[in-house]
Amino acid sequence: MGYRIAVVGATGNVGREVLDILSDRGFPADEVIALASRRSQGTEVSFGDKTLKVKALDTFDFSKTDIAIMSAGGSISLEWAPKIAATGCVVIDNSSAWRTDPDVPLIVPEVNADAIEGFSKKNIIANPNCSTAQLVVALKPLHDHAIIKRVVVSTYQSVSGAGKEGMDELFEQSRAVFVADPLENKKFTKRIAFNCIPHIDAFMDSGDTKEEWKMMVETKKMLDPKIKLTATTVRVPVFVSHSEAVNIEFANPISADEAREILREAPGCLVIDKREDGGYITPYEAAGEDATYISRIREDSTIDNGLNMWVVSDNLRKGAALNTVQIAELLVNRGLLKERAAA
Ligand code: 11C
Repeated sequence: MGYRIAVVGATGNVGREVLDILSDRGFPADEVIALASRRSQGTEVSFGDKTLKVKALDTFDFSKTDIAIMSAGGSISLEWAPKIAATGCVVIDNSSAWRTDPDVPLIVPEVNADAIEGFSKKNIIANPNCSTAQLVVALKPLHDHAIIKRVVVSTYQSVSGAGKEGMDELFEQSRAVFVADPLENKKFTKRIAFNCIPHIDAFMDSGDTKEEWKMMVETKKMLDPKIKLTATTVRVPVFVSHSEAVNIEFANPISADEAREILREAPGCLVIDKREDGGYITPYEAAGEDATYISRIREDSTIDNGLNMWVVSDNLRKGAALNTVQIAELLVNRGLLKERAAA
C-alpha cells in the first residue's frame, strides 16, 4: 500500500528537487500532490516522466494525506504546519520555523534517526539548515570516535541557498559585468558576481548572523549540546553546493589517517582526499549529487587533538530536498505511518 504525499512550495528550487528525488528514489507513493500559493495554481511541474498541475495550498484538504513536505518559507510554515498537522498529516518542514521547538524533532537520518520517534507531539518534523545538515553528517562519526569539544567553521555558500532570485542575480550580474551594463543588487546586500559577502540572514545582537547562530543551535540539538561551535558564513558566486572549512578540537586523540578511515565507512560521506593537484572536491562537482564530500583532512598542529577538513555538499539535496525525503522514508521504514495509511 502506497502513501499520499503533498509537496508544499512545489514550484520553488527545493520543491522541484523534492519531486525529482521522490521519483528517483521510488518513494512508495500512490499519489503525489504539488501545492503552492494561488498565484502558482495551474503551473505544471515535473514528477518523473509525468507532469503535475499545481494546486492551491489554501483550498487543499489534507485529511487523507499522509505526509506534507513543506518548502515554502518560514511564515507560510508557521501559519500552515500546525493546521496541516492537526488533520493527522505529518509535516516535514524545511524552514527554520520549528527547528528549535523542543516538541519538534530536528532530523538528519545519518545522525539522529531515533529522535524521530518524538514527532507525534506536534506531528511536525524539522529539516535543518543546509549548512548544518552537511556539517553534522561529517561530524557525527568523528564525534562518536573521539568526542568533539569545539568546532570553528567558515562557509562558502552558493547563491541557490537564497532561492531562484539568488541564482538569477548571480547570472544577471555576471552577464552585466561582461557587457559593461550597470549592476543591480536586489536579493543580496552587495554585488555577488566576482565577489563574496560575509553576511547571510539577519544580524543578531551578538554580532553573529542568524545563519551562524543556526549552525550552532542546530548542531547542538542534533549531535550534542556540549559541543561549542562558532561560524562565519559567507555567500560566494557559486550556483549550487555549499563548502565548509572546518576546524575541530577533540577530547581524545584522532589522527588524520584515522579520521579518513572513519569517514570512508560513515553513512552519507564520501572521502576524496589525495594530497595532489585536484585530489579534492569542489562545489561544482558536488552539484546534483547526494553525498557529503570530505577532502583536505589533516592534523592541526596548533592544538592538541585538532583536525582540519573541507566539507562540500549539494545544498538543495542533502541540505534540503534529499534530507526531507530521507525523513519521509524513515517514517515509512519504521512503520510510523501505518495506522493512518490503513485508515
Ligand atoms: C542560505 N542556508 O544558504 C541558507 C538557506 O534556514 O533553511 C536555508 C535557510 C534555512 O541562504
